[in-house]
Amino acid sequence: MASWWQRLKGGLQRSSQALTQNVSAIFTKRKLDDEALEELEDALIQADLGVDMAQKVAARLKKDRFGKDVGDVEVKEALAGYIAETLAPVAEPLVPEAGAKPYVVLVAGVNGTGKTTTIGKLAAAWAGEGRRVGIAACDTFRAAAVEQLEIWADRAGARFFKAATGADAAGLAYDALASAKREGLDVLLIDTAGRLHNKSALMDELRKIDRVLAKQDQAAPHASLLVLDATTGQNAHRQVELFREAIDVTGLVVTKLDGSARGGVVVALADAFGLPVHAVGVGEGIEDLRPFEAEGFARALLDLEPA
Ligand SMILES: Nc1nc2c(ncn2[C@@H]2O[C@H](COP(=O)(O)OP(=O)(O)OP(=O)(O)O)[C@@H](O)[C@H]2O)c(=O)[nH]1
Ligand SMILES: [Mg+2]
Repeated sequence: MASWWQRLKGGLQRSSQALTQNVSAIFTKRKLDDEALEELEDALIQADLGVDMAQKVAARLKKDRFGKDVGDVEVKEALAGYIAETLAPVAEPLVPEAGAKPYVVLVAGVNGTGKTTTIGKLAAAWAGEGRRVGIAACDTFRAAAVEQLEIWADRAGARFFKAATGADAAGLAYDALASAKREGLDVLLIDTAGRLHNKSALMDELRKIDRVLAKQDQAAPHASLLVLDATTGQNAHRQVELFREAIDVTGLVVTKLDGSARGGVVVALADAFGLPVHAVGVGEGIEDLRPFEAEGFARALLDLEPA
């Protein structure tokens, strides 16, 4: 099996390609002048790093090397360094607290971002560490959603809580937490719908789930994850803002970094929100969710070898 690094680098290839080609084209034996910096800023924006981050990076490079002769490798190394600095504070793996029984993780996101898959992967990883894991199928809107999640739960050996299609999602969340407490589970993962009749119904349902959990355990949910699809690029910003209006988002998971050309958005998100990025998805398989690692990600994005 390919190493994690190879997997990440392979996945980010489409993201890094355009960026590194542009950087190379700009900085082939050239003085670092204003024109070069402007071109660099454009290349960074095109690579989904966002306008703010692109400006900051260009300003840093200007401060460090203005007027000097620079080569493309040197510039890539410098960029990877700046980006890693931005990412380091948000690279924070999600570790269930042992004291919380269960540690409740609410998982939200718009439809198709990878919520259910991420829950399956997290459940498998935590069960593999010897934790007793429960999963609640609170996406009661679609019958297929429950079946899909049940397959993941079986694979992970997780306890599965479900209700009939169309049942009250918050009611199920409440019951699942009561059962999980009774059964002494260590973790309870709560899947939610990505699509309801409309956006405000979706947000109302999330708020309600959030509320009923806190009724039984003031600290619950202990973590509220927002799952974002890297292929949506800058759209992810709007999703963060939207979900934060409904729930206290405590961290992000960014999926589909394999094959996305827009992996740079992770940098923009880190810069804009400073929310922990707990994990990244690099494939559909059970092992394809990995803790987010700042330097590795930055270097892969610039198509550099590991430090
Ligand atoms: N390539 C790739 N595919 C992924 C990744 N994560 C999820 N997927 C795929 O994306 C699709 C949607 O994933 P789901 O987990 O069903 O997404 P969801 O957010 O639960 O979707 P809804 O329940 O419809 O809102 C599935 O085909 C997954 O296999 C990833 O990291 N990489
Ligand atoms: Mg789902």
